[in-house]
This record gives sequence, C-alpha cells and structure tokens, in this order.
Amino acid sequence: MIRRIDLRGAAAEGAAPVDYRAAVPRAEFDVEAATHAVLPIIEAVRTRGLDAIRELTEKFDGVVVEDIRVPQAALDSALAELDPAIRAGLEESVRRLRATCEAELEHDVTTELGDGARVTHRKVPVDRVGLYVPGGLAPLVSSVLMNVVPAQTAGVTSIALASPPQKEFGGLPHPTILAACALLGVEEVYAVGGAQSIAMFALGTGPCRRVDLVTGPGNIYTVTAKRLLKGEVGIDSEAGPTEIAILADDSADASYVAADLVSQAEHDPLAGAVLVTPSERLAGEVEAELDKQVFATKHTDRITTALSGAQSGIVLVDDLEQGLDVVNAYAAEHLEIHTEDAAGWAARVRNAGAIFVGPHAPVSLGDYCAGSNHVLPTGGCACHSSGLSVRAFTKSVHVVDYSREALAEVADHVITLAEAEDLPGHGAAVRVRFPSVVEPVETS
Ligand code: HSO
Ligand code: ZN
Repeated sequence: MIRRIDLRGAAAEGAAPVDYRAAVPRAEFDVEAATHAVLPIIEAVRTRGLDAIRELTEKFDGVVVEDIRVPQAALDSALAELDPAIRAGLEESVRRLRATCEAELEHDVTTELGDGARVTHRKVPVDRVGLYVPGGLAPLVSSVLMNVVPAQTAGVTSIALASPPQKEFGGLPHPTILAACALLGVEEVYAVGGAQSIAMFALGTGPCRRVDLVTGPGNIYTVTAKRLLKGEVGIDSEAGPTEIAILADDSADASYVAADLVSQAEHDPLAGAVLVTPSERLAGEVEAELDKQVFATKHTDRITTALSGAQSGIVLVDDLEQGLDVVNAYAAEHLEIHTEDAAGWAARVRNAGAIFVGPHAPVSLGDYCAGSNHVLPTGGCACHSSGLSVRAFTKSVHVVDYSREALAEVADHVITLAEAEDLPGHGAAVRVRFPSVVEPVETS
C-alpha cells in the first residue's frame, strides 16, 4: 500500500548529490485550474456582493440562505445542547492553548541608542480578523479554538468566523462549530464556505465588514482565494493538504508509527505520510501494521488513497544522520521522532511546522489538546514559515523618538547617505532643523 524510497548510499562519499526535497515528493495541486475556478468567484463577490454569495452558496453547498449571519440564538442553543464530554474536551484544549499563548505574548522592546535617542518596537494586535473553519470532510471544531484563542490572547477585538452551511443542519454550520464559537464568546459567525467566504472577509460583503487578516486552514479553493487576495488582505499561510513525517529507528513501536501515519492520512486523499528510517525491520513491521490498521478503521478509502499516493512513502536511509538531513529537507508540517534520545534528535531539527518528541506525543495530541497550535505550514513552507500563534495576530510598529540633540549626533551621517543616494531632499529635511548651522551640524 505504501511505496518504499531507498536513499541508502546517497550520502556515501563520492556518490552523486541527491536533492532530498525532490526525492520525497509531495501532493501537487493544479494551481492554474484552481485559479481558473476561484477568480470568477472573487469577481462575483466583488461586483455583486451578497447576491453572489447567496448564489454561490446555493451552487456549492446546496443551501438557500437568506441571512448569512448566524443568529445569536443558534449559537446559544448549540452550546446548551453540546455533549458535556465534548464540552469538557474543548475546555481542556482551550485551557492549554491559552496558557501557551499567554506565555508567548511578546512585549514592547525599547532600545536606547544614545542620550535622547530611543527606538521602541511596539506590539499591536491586528484590529479585525476573519477566521475560516472548514466543514468539508470533517467538521474541524478544534480549528475554531486554534484560530480564536491566539487571536483573543493577542488582543484582537473584532473576530468574525465563517464556516460552510450544512444542509442537514438547516443551512447553518455544524452545531459543534457553533457551540465552540459560543464557548469562546465569538458572536459574529457566518454560514459561508469556500472561496466566497475568503472574498467576503477580504472585500467586506453584506453584513460582514472587511477584515485586516484572514487565517485558518482550508481546501485548495480557499487556499487559492487567499493567495489571490493577499495584499488586499493579510493572510496567515497557504496551508495545503496535511503531512506527517516520522523519523524512527529500531527502538520505535511499529504499531504507534503506523497508527500515527494513518491518523493524518485520514484527513485527505492528498495527505502525505512519510516514514524515514534506517531500520529495514521497522519498515517491514510498519507495512504489516498499516495493512492491519487501515482496514480496521472508518475512512479506509481516503486513507488508502493517501498512503498509496506519490506523496507518501517509507524512506530508507543509512543512519539517523542521513534521516535528519532528509526530514530537514522535507520540512514537514508535523514531524514525529521515535528514536533513542528523541529529544537530542529533535533539538537538531531545523525545519518542521511542529515537532513531536518520543512515543507519547502523537500528532493527534497536538491536533486537540497539547497546548500547541495545529494550524501549521505545509508543502515545505516550514523552512521559512511558522504555525499560527499570537504572533500571527500581532504586528509591530517601530516608534522613533529622538531629541534635537540626538538628531544632531547623526545628522551628518543622514545627510551624507542621502547625498550618496542622490536624494538631497532627504538631507535637506535634516538641515532645515538646524538653520543656524552651516556644516557640519552640531548640537546647539
Ligand atoms: N492535523 C490537522 C488538524 C486537525 N486534526 C484538526 C484534527 N482536527 C492539521 O494540522
Ligand atoms: Zn489531524
């Protein structure tokens, strides 16, 4: 079901260099086709606003909605009817997430550069954000928490959330998603899905005011909409199909490794599941476990497609050193380490959205209840981007505060550099402040 990729010998002296990133392929999606599908949606929302959203909702979700805003009464009753066990799970998740978010809050930093010369890096929350929560293959209620909690902790005061309307729930988003919104005090919720919801947020449509930033996971259409609207609105990252990579040695438990590969393959037929190991024995055992586990679980078809796809595989390496190079090159959204001294190997990983250390930190823990965030960079973007955190909802402003004397200290340098760039007006803006002084400028 899962193919093998043999990279043994690739790191040997004298061997031709191998591009590990290319050796472990990922799911590709047809950007051009998605752009082709999404552009008219954005233009429809731009030109015809709410009418276009209603038509697109009928077309894609099969639901006729008059009012796209979810009434408060529906949020309240979803919370009142929420299964107490689910509520307890959500509350624990929120508690842990809030604790990490609060600890990660950044504070203003002031640097004194001389007498009366001060620069402050001031942290300011984004004013208004739009959070997208997919409804698609699974109602990802946990994604409500992963978006809302860092936004609230950062101090965002205006939070709107959109999730696709569901036919079976009378044209409202999934009730558990509504309950999670109510639990977190999010009152502005829209029954709008797909690319049209991203356009609604970015452009401001009907009852929804324009937002400054859109965050949250989604399918290729919402990702493409974010990409096309970037600039008109801020976006977190272009999260694509989910991925798990596992670096494991002989000490790993094959049943854990297989279960964790299956857990993320369950998301999407395009999900990537990659095991990197120097242990041929483990590779064989994991293959046998997969055969067992995949057929004993619910979403067998989806999982089989993901595991047998070109984006998944068992990568055989000479040793963990080479394995480390492979996982760093692959830059997985989620990386699990199942080795002796897992913490030591984890410390040497540079590229991953999140790292799960040792046998007792499965990705599922991070998906729901670790206190970490599960909205993470995919598609190799972990080599330059980070997962969602309070930082994603905060921007910083440099505040420059100089006295006359402090300006005089560097005036000559400013003037010289301005002249070097042939921008004498820049220099003049400094000179004008010292009219009595010819050259050089001195403290008065
Ligand atoms: N593993 C997904 C998030 C998720 N899993 C939500 C379950 N629910 C992407 O990190
Ligand atoms: Zn997951």
